[in-house]
Amino acid sequence: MATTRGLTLYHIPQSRSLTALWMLEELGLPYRVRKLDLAAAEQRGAAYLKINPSGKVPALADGPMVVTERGAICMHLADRYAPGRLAPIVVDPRRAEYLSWMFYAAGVLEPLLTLAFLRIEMPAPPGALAWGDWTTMTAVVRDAVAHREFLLGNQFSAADIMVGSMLAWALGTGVMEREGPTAAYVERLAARPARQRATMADGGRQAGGGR
Ligand SMILES: N[C@@H](CCC(=O)N[C@@H](CS)C(=O)NCC(=O)O)C(=O)O
Repeated sequence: MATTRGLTLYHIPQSRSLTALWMLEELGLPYRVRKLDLAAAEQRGAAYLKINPSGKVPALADGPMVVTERGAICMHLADRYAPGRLAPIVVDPRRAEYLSWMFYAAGVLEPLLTLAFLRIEMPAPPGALAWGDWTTMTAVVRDAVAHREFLLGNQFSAADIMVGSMLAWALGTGVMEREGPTAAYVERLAARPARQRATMADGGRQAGGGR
């Protein structure tokens, strides 16, 4: 496992950056939080745009390396500081499922949940949208967690942090019904001490706050 040369999370409270905060808490390594002033649009200022030209949080500085995008941050931290614990190592057969969920979170859950929250309907021919449809997504997620504690069975991983963050936000905002195996899975994740520490560090709001 690598030795950290200083982890700094660029963060806005009650935002998608909560995912990275939770990941850092699961790691158990020291880190700093550099809060950006949303009201002053600091994330769009010249200084921060040098860190993330997209003007979005989270961004993570790990010594001289800068990682942006929640999925990339989670994968970087898991592979570098918790291989085999928060991510199956590359030769582990469970790595395939792990990777699939990491990209499913960013490529399917994120757009579907956000569009539903904003009540945006996208009329498109079946199959034209990369993220598919709501009914399929909710069934895929429900079936994945119905008979397993975590997405990889009994091994908690960064995939649960990615997927679980988005689902917790969706249940908290009412975008998804709080019922069945999906809600039970989100409750299991909410009971994790690291998740609770992250929520407190973020300002204490769970439902509908960050994701
Ligand atoms: N694709 C990015 C999206 C992150 C994102 O949407 N961040 C929002 C906060 S929820 C943000 O920084 N918004 C500030 C802005 O756009 O000015 C990721 O998944 O990390």
